Amino acid sequence: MNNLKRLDPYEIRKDFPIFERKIRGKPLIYLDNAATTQKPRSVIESEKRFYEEINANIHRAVYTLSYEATVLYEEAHKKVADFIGAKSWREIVFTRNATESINLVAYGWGLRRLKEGDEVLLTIMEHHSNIVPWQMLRDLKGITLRFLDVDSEGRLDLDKLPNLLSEKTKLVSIIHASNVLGVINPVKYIINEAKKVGALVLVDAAQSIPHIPIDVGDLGCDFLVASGHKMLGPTGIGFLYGRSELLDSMDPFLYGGDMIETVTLDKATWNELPWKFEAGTPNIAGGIGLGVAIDYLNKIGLRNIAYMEKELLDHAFARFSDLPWIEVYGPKGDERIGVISFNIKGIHPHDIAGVLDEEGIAVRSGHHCAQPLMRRLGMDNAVRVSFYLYNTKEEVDRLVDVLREVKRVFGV
Ligand code: C6P
Repeated sequence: MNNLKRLDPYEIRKDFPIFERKIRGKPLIYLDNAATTQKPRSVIESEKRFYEEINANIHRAVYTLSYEATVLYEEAHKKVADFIGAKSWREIVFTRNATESINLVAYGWGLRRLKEGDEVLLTIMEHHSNIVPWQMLRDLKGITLRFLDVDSEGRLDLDKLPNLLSEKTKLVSIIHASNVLGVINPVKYIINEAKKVGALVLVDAAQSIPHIPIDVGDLGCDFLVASGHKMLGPTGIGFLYGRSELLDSMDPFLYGGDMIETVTLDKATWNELPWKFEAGTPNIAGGIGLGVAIDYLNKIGLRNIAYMEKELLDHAFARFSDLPWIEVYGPKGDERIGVISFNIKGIHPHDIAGVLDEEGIAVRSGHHCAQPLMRRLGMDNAVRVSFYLYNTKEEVDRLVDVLREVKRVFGV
């Protein structure tokens, strides 16, 4: 445990007001953190404080409130930049979420740069957010989409990578950690391979950023996207990291107020980074709240969170091994974030989730917005549990008890 601090989830839970809630008279067991995480009091208070004490638009006025709002909103960009090791806060563009960030790259970079014959390489493990925008570009521009496969367990099939990369590959856009299987992909290796053919690389860090320390300089990626709400921040705020030379050379995605330098009736010139990509009044309170979430994560320490999650995951796998009727997906024992998807033969995942809900246990069931991966692994739907820093071994034990009950009730 070199320099790691053992976290006490029971202490951490005190920072999260939602755990005071009861669901159907039972304590809330929240195991849907891959969908969105709960919010610490400091983030909730920060949004409230913004509207009670500061509320004003940014960049538009000289009065005190507007100045204060502008400073806090810009500081939030700096916190994100520091969190991911970006060289400058100007490389951080605030968006609504990871989905919008990928669309920004598809429209702002791909629409003008890509032409017929160019290729974009994805993996079949991608979330729909990292597939559908590129399908849109394929249909508009005649580019070709290629997909790196997974093996039967759900690991990326890296042996197939050399055949998929060529000088035609202009972008490789890859998921860092799977929202279905939890596997952490070797993105640094893939980035190095992509660079050999001169391709740019976008990393979808929506699932990895709450769990794994990320340094964009070390990774060597060109773009990285994430959502604030999956890392303790508010909903409606996310970001795109882009190397400044790239962002400088790109076209805006949305056009209008605040993204311009000058406007005549004839034409407009663009504002400096990152404002060129933040058209209109942004989610100011949300951006500031994301900065406060990052303060919280820094205080706890991502490495401590990862260590604790690993213990929880080991405990869950050990307990699940007592349930031979559960089919767990994904490679065992590999590095993974705290995500486990599974099925119980003969019971629909929504039915399992419904019974769990009656016991106050929140899990996601369905296709997890990753239908190509699900199909490749031979299933349509699955139950998914996903852990975060406030989950306890006791909650895992309760989950296992209720799963036994589910099996009994459905008689399978
Ligand atoms: N996955 C899940 O339950 P947004 O919706 O834009 O904040 O995040 C999109 C997204 C992109 N990439 C990955 C890897 C993701 O997991 C997600 C969101 C949630 O798995 C909601 S579908």
